[in-house]
Amino acid sequence: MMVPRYDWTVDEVLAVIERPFHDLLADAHTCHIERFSAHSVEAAKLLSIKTGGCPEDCAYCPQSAHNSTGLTAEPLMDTKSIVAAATEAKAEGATRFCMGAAWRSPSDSQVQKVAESIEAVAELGLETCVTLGMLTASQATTLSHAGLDFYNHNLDTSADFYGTIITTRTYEDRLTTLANCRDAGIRLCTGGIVGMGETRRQRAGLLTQLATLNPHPESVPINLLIQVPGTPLHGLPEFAPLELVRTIAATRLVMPGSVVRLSAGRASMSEELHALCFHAGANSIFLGERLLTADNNGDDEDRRILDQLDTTLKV
Ligand code: SAM
Ligand code: DTB
Ligand code: SF4
Repeated sequence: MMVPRYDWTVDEVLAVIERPFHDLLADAHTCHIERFSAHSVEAAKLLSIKTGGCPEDCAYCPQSAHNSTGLTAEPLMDTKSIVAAATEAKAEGATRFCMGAAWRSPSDSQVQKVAESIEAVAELGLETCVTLGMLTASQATTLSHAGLDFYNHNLDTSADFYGTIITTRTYEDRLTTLANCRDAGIRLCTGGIVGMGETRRQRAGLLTQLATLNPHPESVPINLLIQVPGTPLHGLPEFAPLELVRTIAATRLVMPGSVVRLSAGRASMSEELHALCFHAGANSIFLGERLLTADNNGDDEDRRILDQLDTTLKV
């Protein structure tokens, strides 16, 4: 069995990404089935609990106030409406409910309100995840005490490309929030986005950052950039699909025990690309027709794809 390593270098991870395609895929699949079933994927459901008007200038994001995407901003949802959405998600087959807020960093009273919703969602028997921006150590502790299972906070890309994509915070800020969550006993969900114009080496840089966290993040979302009109990244060349497969395979190999989520961008992916990504080690998806604000595959399409791959949702 592949033993997890925490001392990866960028050169080593780049060499993994650049392995001959079939060897890379075969090894990633072997690594995958050492710890996971190839016939089961985890299902998470997202809900945007506070939408738009975000002060951060993330170049990919439809929710940034710096980007004119025509999105209507909405205030923080109340716990009752959040629980209603979580109940529906559970009925759809989700085992994890992820609540996302377009904040740079929440206030203590906002964290308190979200903590109430976490407790209520956990009572439904769902795993809970929230993504609220930067957190202080004491805010992470508040969420942990509410029973939060996972905090999502993506590194998104490599440290040397970060400043091209976001100028209103630093990579170090991201790492600090991850450390605050880990120290509070919360499991980490952190990954990134491909297709933002980064080089292969920069993709290797992102994976190296993630794979040198000890312990590894329990969940690693790999998002394919959704190019939203009105964001600075709209109009970039389409990302080569097999490069996504290489990225997923390398993620599986460098973090063998982590759940790898094929995240944003699935609505534009063919069933063949889905198949290759699952073969390469992806074993989690977001269910439903909506991510936070953007389109997702929808349950009928996902059932059609998973059926053909003899794969079911993890219960
Ligand atoms: N505001 C919080 C933050 O940035 O950490 C939480 C919400 S933010 C929308 C969560 C993640 O969504 C980002 O880190 C990014 O990885 C992903 N994301 C946002 N817009 C995207 C897009 N257009 N395509 C792919 N992923 C995107
Ligand atoms: C993650 O890695 N991807 C999700 C979740 N974590 C929060 C968000 C994807 C957002 C896609 C754009 C949108 O829906 O607004
Ligand atoms: Fe705000 Fe998060 Fe979007 Fe950045 S990714 S603009 S922090 S909601």
